Amino acid sequence: MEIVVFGAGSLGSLVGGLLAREHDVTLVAREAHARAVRESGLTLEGEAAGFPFTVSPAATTDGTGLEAELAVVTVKSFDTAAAADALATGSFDVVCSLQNGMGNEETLAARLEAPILAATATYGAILREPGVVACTGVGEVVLGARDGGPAAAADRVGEAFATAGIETTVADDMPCRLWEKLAVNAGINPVTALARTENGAVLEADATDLSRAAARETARVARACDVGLSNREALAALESVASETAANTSSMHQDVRAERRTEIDAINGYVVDRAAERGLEVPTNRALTSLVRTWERELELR
Ligand code: KPL
Repeated sequence: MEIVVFGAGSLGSLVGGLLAREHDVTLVAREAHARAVRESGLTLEGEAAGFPFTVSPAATTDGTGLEAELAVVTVKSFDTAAAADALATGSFDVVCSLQNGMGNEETLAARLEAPILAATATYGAILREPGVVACTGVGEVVLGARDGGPAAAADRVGEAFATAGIETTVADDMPCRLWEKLAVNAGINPVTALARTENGAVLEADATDLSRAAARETARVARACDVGLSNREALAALESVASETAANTSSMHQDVRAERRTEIDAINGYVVDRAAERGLEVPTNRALTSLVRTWERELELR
């Protein structure tokens, strides 16, 4: 399959590199990374079976005018609109959002004619240097039609991911899966970013109440939005991802460490906004959002 991975940072490079073992992949990446991949290939490091290996996908900084069967969007949530505008100048049979946070699929659907799939990933990835990405945790990808229900396109994309060795589930309840992943990210990302710890710390004494409260509030807001996510399911997902990725540095912690803007608006900020619309109080998500936004303002990142 011809696949464009739009936004080859850490997760995008990992997924793009795995896909490149079986498919014809083009990465859209920043200049230094794209140049390194063109010159020496993309090396995927890691302890898991099959790693390390090097693949040679095409790599470009220019995301306009591209054509492929599939575009996998892996940009940060605040760059989704710009990515969609670039993708709209090309042609794709199907577009799959593999991003953190909520609202990305709607942003893509408003600008693109191709069917839009939603996906979540629990892989751990760190871009070590241009041309080198480390897989710090083997997780899984769950994908499906963004509004739930069956979609032939989701089966095709799921098969393309699975044949490249990516543990993939095709789901017909993506709205619930997205809210469940939101609860996981709401509980792990800001806590690990603010405390500068790895994901496993959210299972430990001081942090766990905070993380669990953020996940529980997220599930409550999901239910107010007619998505059937119980507190028990949200907490079970939080605990399972935190223990499976215990040694990983969350994406928000990586952003804070590199003094980059975070995805707080599309994660805890999204929970706060949906709660406010429904007259619900979400004090933990509100406090975590305020702290991360204050840090971003201090560094003039927003
Ligand atoms: O999605 C993630 C992230 O870091 O953004 C988790 C699942 C928390 C893995 O680190």
